[in-house]
Amino acid sequence: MTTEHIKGHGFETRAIHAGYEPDPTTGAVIPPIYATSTYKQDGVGGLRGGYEYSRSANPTRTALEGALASLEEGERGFAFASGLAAEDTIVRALCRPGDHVVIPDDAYGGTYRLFDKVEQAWGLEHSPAAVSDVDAVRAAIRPGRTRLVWVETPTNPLLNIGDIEALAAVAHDAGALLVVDNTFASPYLQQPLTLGADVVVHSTTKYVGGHSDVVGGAVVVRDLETAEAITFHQNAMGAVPGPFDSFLTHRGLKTLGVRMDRHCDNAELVVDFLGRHPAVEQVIYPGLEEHPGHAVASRQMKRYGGMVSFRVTGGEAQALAVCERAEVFTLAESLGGIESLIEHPGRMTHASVAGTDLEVPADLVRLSVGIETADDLLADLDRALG
Ligand code: P1T
Repeated sequence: MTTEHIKGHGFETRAIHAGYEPDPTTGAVIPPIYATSTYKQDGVGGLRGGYEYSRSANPTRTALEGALASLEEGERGFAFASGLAAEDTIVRALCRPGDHVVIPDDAYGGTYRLFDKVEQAWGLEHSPAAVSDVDAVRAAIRPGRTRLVWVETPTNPLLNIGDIEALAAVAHDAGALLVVDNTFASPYLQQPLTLGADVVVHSTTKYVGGHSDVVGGAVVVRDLETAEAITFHQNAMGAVPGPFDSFLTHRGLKTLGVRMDRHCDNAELVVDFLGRHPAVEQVIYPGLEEHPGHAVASRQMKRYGGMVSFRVTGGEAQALAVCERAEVFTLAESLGGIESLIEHPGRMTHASVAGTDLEVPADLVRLSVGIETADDLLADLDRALG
């Protein structure tokens, strides 16, 4: 199917076909792993298909980038060596020292660390604001200086929801761009660019790759000017994935739709189970009617995702014990893979925000609900909760 043909097709068709047409020489239906750093030129500057050097472009990566752009409905997609590399490239492409960025007051700990410890030393100031509170985000903007409003929705790990349309309006009123970290929802459940966001960023290590076998990141943008800035910085900074990593991420992306539906099915069963368990103080999931972001999530997401957080009775000691007793849920950082994971954000993924405005509750446990047999997941949680 040609790129033109693919446009009007559904999500799952684009996930499988966008970005690549069977190889004209061999007919290979899947993009080969182009393990090459450079490309023969037909005379000086005579590039074949625009390929010059694999930091600038590699056909395996091009296929992945085309698929990402199609699924996020953007102008162009870019693949990176990690989610944080993607984030850093956005900042350096779109901000200058002296600028200001509004960041979530509840975000992945590594994202906060990047802004607080790396970008700040480079001269970029940041203010945390609750993504669920449009007025708080508006109040955090410094007129004339705020370049980016950066949000996660749902947030990591508290699953707060930001209203993308409203946040885009607030950012644009102030002459800023809205960047949405779409890692938790994945493009199957939410397409921020269609709601007014300017830039989408992913840790493709998570749902996009989907199999916990590769670290990667992605950026998708909605206009050509931003695309040009990212293209330049992707090459100039060089934090690109190699062809093997690009292949694995693209292979995972093709099954995103079916995986996400099973992640959501299992998460809904887990939420229902935890909600009835006496050792659970509070279940946090945007699919619950009592969740403060439920109405917005229902509007902008197809379903509510595979991430579930909960607070246990008995404080931190009990939260740690639950994490350590689980067996089918593997005690590990990361999320979005086929296997279920359990972790204690305060001591693990969010240890870098301890003592800051972004500190997370000590009795919080985070689940990445995988696609195993649901009964096994529920039995495991029952045992772990004691
Ligand atoms: O790990 P990396 O691929 O560099 O992506 C960073 C990142 C960015 N954004 C969000 C929302 C994330 O959750 C992450 C990484 N998060 C974990 C490793 C975690 O366990 O939460």
